[in-house]
Amino acid sequence: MKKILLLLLVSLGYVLQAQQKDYPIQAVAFTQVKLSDNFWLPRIEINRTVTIPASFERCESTGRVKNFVMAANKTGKFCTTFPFDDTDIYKTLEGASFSLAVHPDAKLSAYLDSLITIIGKAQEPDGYLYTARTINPKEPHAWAGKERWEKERELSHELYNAGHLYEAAAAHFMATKKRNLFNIALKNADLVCSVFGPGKLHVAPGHEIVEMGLVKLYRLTGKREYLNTAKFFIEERGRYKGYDSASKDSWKSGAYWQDNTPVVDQEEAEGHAVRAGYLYSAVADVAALTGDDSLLRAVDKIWNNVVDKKMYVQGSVGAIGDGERYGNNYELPNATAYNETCAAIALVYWNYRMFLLHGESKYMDVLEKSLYNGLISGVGLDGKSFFYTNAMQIKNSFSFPQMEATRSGWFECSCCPTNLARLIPSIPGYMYAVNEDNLYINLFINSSADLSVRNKPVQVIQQNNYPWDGNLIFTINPKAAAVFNLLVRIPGWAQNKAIPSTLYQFQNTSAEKPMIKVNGAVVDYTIVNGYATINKTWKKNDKVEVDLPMEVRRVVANEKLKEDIGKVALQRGPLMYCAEWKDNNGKASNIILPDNAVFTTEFMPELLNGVTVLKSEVPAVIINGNDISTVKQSFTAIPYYSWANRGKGEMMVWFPTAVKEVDLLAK
Ligand code: FUB
Ligand code: ZN
Repeated sequence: MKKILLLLLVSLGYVLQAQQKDYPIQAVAFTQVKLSDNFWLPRIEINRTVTIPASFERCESTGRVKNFVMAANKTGKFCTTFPFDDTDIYKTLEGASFSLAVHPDAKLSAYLDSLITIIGKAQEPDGYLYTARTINPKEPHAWAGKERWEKERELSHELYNAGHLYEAAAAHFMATKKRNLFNIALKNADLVCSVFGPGKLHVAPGHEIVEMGLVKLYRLTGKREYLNTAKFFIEERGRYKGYDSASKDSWKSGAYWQDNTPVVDQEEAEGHAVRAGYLYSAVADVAALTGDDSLLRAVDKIWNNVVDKKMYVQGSVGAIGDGERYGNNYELPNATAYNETCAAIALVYWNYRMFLLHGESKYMDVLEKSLYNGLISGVGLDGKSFFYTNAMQIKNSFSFPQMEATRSGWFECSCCPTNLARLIPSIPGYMYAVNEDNLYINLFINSSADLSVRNKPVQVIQQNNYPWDGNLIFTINPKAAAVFNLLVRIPGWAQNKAIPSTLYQFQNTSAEKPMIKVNGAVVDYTIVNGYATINKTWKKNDKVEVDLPMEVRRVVANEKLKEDIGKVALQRGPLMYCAEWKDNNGKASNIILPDNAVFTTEFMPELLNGVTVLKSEVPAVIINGNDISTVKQSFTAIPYYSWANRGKGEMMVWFPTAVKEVDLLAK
């Protein structure tokens, strides 16, 4: 009895400790929001009905599931390419669990259980789980090293696999309350904590995510060791002495792994962009949970660096293909833009955490920019074709290298499709947040949410046609009249800011201001930290209307972005636009958008599942034999996310505003 009491007190102690420090703002879970819109709900549905089943099918047909079966039987030969192929199953399991949480499906649930049984059997008795070694420990995968963890700093991905396992297990446990996958994850995490740490094995994980995963397990169990190990892994970075710090090669210097400098001294986003995004997310988590200011200062600086100098105009990051990494400051080439879909996903995870830390809308501006543009461009409208890289331009003639111009169903390294499978169902979880008397509305999606402010239940209903229209209606239904602050995000783009830095700006300042009405009466409001704040005693059916100006905006780049100089990009609301060959006489690279081009907009319900297009009459360069001239032709731009859904051809995001020079190239 005494023992039980002691255990109870200890676990209560854990929980109390766990509750001591955290993000000052709490997210409202995606399970509390029911969407009814035409933009995200169909995407979540297609993710549920097409992407997730297709991913599981690929995990089976490519041998990823077989790897687990062989590991369980300790016989056979690892039959896929990469040691991190296990994670495609974990990520799809995570997405399927999110989906189950809001859409019960006994058949899917049973299928997940069958996979979990196989995963459990592949786990070694002490918790180690990594098919690339367990199948045949005498001949592990070439990246894995002869001994466990020996190549973790480089490319073994043992801890990366663990991190995705933890994320999947947390999602599955929360969705189903079943402990089958959760217990597998905890057993593995206990092993990891027993192997790594002060006085034990020291290593900075070669591919981050184990840190985020450990934090999730800590939140669910209150076990401080998980948080401590996450912090330990972060603090291990920049300590290894085996790199050549003078080398410009990011592999040799350790920058590829964000391992060249201690995290607290890092000021620039460097190295592999997905690794980096997961690291910065974990740094935010650990800073919030431990109150470590030095980590907080570092992640703030790195964020400024990305947004000031390293982000494409449509919210993608990771410009450089060689090393799938961030480039130098202002190194954002269009012809070779890499922009891995996973890097955009990591950017969303990171920016949401930054918002939870600071309560400033600029983080949500970046999140929205990436989400509506460079992230969902990664999946085709069919839900089963994917971009690994997200191009900034496709030119058919004389351009090298040709970037990915069509989506594929799967990749040998198929991290992006399965990462999308887990991100998409969680999107309603980025809409609302609360702290004390504040209710934040961050994203605008037709929906109904049940949440609470200071423990008082409030329903929020959104009615809008975002991102096509800027009229937003919010009905606030507290269970009983309640005083609190409603903080409605006024996007930077509605305040004349293309992004929260001077990397890109609108060419002209708009005089239009968002208008806000409360119960039909126009109200004066001030914007604090990017939010219009309305304080009142809220009663059932109180109505807030926000009218965001939806003009077509011309975006120009900072003069340091040399190759965008003299060019313009187009934005309307949160969406960036591009021109595709299909709507523009078979080409896009010959289009000029002079300063005086006038744009009209039209919603086309039949096009690309319904999009608002931008139209104009503009000059296009025509080459006829040896004659070069321009002709006026009609111009149509579509949302960037929707390109490459109608076959292969040219696509442009940045357009010259005048013909300055002509390069003559011979075949
Ligand atoms: O290394 C695992 C994943 O494969 C990375 O996150 C992607 O960039 C790809 O390299
Ligand atoms: Zn990827």
